[in-house]
Amino acid sequence: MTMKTVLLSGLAVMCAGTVVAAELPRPKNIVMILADDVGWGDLSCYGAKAVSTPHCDRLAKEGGRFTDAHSPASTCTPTRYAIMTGQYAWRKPGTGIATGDAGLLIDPSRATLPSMLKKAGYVTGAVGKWHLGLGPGPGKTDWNTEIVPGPREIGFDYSFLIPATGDRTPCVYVENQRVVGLEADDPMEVSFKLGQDNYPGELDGRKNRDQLKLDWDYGHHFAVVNGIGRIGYMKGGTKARWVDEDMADTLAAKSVAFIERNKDKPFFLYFATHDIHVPRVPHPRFVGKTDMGARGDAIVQFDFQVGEVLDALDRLGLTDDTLVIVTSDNGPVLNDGYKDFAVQKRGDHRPAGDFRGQKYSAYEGGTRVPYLVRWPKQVKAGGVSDSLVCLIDSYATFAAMTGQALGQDDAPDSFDLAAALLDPAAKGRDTLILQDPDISLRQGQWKLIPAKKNQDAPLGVADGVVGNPDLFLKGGVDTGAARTPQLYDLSGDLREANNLAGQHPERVAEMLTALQDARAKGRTRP
Ligand code: NG6
Ligand code: CA
Repeated sequence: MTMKTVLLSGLAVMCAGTVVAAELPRPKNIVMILADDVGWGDLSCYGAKAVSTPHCDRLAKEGGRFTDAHSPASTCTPTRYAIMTGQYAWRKPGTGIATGDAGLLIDPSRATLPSMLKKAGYVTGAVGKWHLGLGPGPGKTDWNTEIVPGPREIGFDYSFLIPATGDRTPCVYVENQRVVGLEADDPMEVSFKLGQDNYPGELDGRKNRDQLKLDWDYGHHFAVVNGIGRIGYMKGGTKARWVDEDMADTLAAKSVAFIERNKDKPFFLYFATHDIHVPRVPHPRFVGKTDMGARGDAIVQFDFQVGEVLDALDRLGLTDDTLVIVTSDNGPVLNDGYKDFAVQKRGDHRPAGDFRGQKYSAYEGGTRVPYLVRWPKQVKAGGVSDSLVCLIDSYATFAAMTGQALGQDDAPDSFDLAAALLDPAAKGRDTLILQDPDISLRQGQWKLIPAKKNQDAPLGVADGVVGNPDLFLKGGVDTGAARTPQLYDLSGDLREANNLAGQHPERVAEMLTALQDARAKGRTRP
């Protein structure tokens, strides 16, 4: 079906006034590549000059590039929770940045993006960073046996995971819910009861700081694995521990192997790279590829992984009928706790483009992320779309494309944006709720960041510095938290420098009510 017939059939349904989904084209395969902490301005197809990302640029040339796409949160776990469930993570307490010993955060009894696609006939695979918890949880997850519940219980046929993040223990891969390379006589234990020293006999980031190959700046001084301090403790599993420098190759190879194994079936691959999260320790062949140090080189390494997937699709003749999406879980960060000199070596590079804010921030830079969509059979090459779209919409959009009806309680905040994905001229969302540090609201051109919920808590950035949109580039954390509401008109103020809340109290009140309604109703999907 061509783009025109998609739109026509959508129109026919609207005229008939029924709720039956329009017939949409169905991709043979779906590949979603989720980068970690890659900002709007970090790819050359989004204007970066200090780094070249030819594989991402190829996607932009052969598909569509979105300029107003958002991760649902400015940190990782809530974004991933929302992608998998189609539910805003702020509805479910306990879905903030997860520790390495967290239990599975998604209730296996609920429908998920992978379980929906499995029903639709796709073989489903997750490779890379998980950060959604594994097993029963703190103190109870046993890393020495099969770890249940995990990705299989929420719909993934195959998984090869970094359990939490690269900077958190356990620093081992988990394939199909078993630690890879674990030896029976060297069992593993993991703890996030931080404060004391690492397990006896294990290196400790404070006591053994002189032995580190990458020094920590803050927060990463507990267990030491591969010469790098981590958050959390671990003991045992010595032979199973990963080598950070090989991680990109390992994850790309596992992704390609999944594609090869399933080349004759429809498949859904969720490939969540570790790059460019800290610790940024790219393979030696990428070191020095940019003048920005480890953070820039990690972007090149990220792009290499995209290239490995695209090459595999080419080689297997799957390119034409595979929907490929490349995006990121939250905005960029420079110093995230290791001395890799990302701030000092940034040069003129602007990781969040011209947007204000960063990872952890309510400003645009926190959630406005690269979003590339290629599907040669259906998506026009070289299109640029300024439609408002969100990663949380993957669920309803893929459901629509694969003809799956959504149950009333499924994916309560996910919108079917198939039309917007396929056609840059089609409209996306009107409204979107974004999270972290609290929740904020986009309504068309307007953006409301309500006053900080906990008025007694210290501010990331005080009200008075609302006029300092460059804080992030100088190494600060520009969270957007303030004692009073902030209202920005993005149509004339993409930098969110001019707070109009005082001039438009009625709009502020209206938008606060909209947020309350969304909370009270438990859903935003019509
Ligand atoms: C923070 C960590 C940061 C990073 C982040 C999660 C400290 C001081 N900082 O708490 O280094 O791990 O969590 O990043 O520990 S995310 O992309 O997975 O959300
Ligand atoms: Ca992240």
